[in-house]
Amino acid sequence: MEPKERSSNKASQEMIGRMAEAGQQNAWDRLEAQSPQCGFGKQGICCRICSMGPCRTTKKAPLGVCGADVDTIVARNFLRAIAAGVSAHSDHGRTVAEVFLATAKGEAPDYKFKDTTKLYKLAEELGVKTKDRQINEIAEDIGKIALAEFGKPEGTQLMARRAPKSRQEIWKKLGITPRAVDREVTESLHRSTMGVDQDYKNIIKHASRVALADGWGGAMLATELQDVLFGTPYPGRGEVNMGVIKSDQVNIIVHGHEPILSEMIAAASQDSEMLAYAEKAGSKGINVAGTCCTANELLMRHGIPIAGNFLDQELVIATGAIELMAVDVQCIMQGLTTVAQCYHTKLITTTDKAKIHGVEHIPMDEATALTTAKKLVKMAIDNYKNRGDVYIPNEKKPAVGGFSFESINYMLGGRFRASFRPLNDNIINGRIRGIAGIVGCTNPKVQQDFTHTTLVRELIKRDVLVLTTGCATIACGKQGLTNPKEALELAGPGLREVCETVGMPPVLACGSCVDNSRLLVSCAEIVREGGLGDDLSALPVAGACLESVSEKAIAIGQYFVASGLLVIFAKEILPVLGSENVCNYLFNDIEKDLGGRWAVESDPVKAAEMMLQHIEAKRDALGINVKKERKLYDMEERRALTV
Ligand code: SF4
Ligand code: MSK
Repeated sequence: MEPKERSSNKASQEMIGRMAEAGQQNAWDRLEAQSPQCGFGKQGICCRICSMGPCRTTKKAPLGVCGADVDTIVARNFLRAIAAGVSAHSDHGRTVAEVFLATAKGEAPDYKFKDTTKLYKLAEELGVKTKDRQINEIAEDIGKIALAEFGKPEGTQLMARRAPKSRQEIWKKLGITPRAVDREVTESLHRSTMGVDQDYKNIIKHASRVALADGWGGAMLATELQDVLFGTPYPGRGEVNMGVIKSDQVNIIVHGHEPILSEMIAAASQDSEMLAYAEKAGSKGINVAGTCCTANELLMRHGIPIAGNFLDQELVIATGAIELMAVDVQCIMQGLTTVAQCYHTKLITTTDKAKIHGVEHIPMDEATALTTAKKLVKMAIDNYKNRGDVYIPNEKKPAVGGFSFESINYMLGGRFRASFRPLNDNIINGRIRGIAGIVGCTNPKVQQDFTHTTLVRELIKRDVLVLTTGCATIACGKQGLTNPKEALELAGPGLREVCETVGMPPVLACGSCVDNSRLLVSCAEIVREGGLGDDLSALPVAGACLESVSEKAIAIGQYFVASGLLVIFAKEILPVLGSENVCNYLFNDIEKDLGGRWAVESDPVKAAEMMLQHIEAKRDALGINVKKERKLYDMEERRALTV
């Protein structure tokens, strides 16, 4: 396969070509070597959860040894994937809660509470007393409550109270209000083991519950606590694509998910002692850049550049310009070890949960975080002299990130009247047709970045405001779609008008995978603001992830569906097609229970069409689709707009 067929990003194409010339392997090559992949696995009809198996259902043998039918097998695999995804996000959340608590107790001296306004708000929400108390005392109580959310023996997720009342009622009626994260994950594994839950609808019902424990629980807590610790993001500039790697500086890539590591490396790289040491080593500075979600976290809060997304992790090392790559958890390919061995790059694992055989391990402990980060930065500087030939693609785009719920609220209403009212009004009057969430990974089965960026172009052209997270955000960034200037040129007239008036871009970069919780909170606020129905399922909102990789993406999809929204995945990637009943339920009947549903479509233009149809149908149902004459506004009329 030609580099152009593998990626739509020019920098990635160049690096794929160079790796091929050098005889080096990357994810695309390994996919080719793995092809054709197992058809049973693809359809979700392979079961290996007990030793009577593995079983796969065929026409000749439609039942597993235990008698499980295809519906049970597909539903169980679906639930297990979601439980794994939830574990990942929520364990990230738990780590943040632990660091948060340690900070409050003075046991993590290098971390500080940067957003105390949000800390007070959170305290109020969680019923923590603030009067006559020190910040640290308040934070300690918040930290303890947050930690308990993962394993408390009774009660339901506190963050789920943020959902509209009507949504909470639906969950209550169905018995899926999420309890402690650990309990929902454990129950998922119990139900899906041999001989337990064998009713596909009942299994999927629990898939909703465990997914909700993530979206309105573990992941939401991760976002909230990270904002208090590292600062709530507000719009700021940055740059995206491999051109951010510097030929005359020490380059450090932070890769993974938890800002616990990347924040410290960013801080250490600015340390005067480190900068002087780098200068002595002949470098013009220390350049930190990110890949995957931790990159989004750094761009959102500090404007630190992004070198690439999931599929770029091996390619950036192949530039020969990376002195050190520090990784923490999730989406770290083991293939990095082989590429790193071809260059001088030091690959370092930093958390005891995620070691890689043969890779140096330097654990990041919160008690000595900055010291460890400095050690890593020093290692990178010491490695600068070992650099060989370098090739850095000359591709990068300016981008604006930092669209937290708070910053969107502020942008729309201003400091004194921060409010979603202008957004609701402009959805009601039709200048904005609706909202789309474009999220998730990049998968070598799909041309890298192509579906995300095509979808986004199609949607903003038709006046749909896009909120994006994860590697999809980075895909957009590489193609200039998170550069307000470029994106505005592509936006439809209504969306453009609103964006220009409030000073907001048509594509809002909202952060990492856990930050999908920001999308949920924003949707809940739209409902609360009024005029667009009384439940999330009434909103003209849809989500899509056509390049999904991780089990986390399926978990995100399911919590959006269980929150009442439409979610589209690529057909060849969602592993449920082997069961007609499961498909029927997920793609149709689940809507009667939850108001949301899944759909599959691999073509991004058709997927955009599908999302638009959904948005217009919701608008019809709300009665806001009364035809209005399009009118071009002059400057005076624009100023008078209520945006
Ligand atoms: Fe086979 Fe049933 Fe065991 Fe699955 S649980 S491997 S279908 S016997
Ligand atoms: S990093 S989960 S590939 S978005 Fe969050 Fe990217 Fe998907 Fe990993």
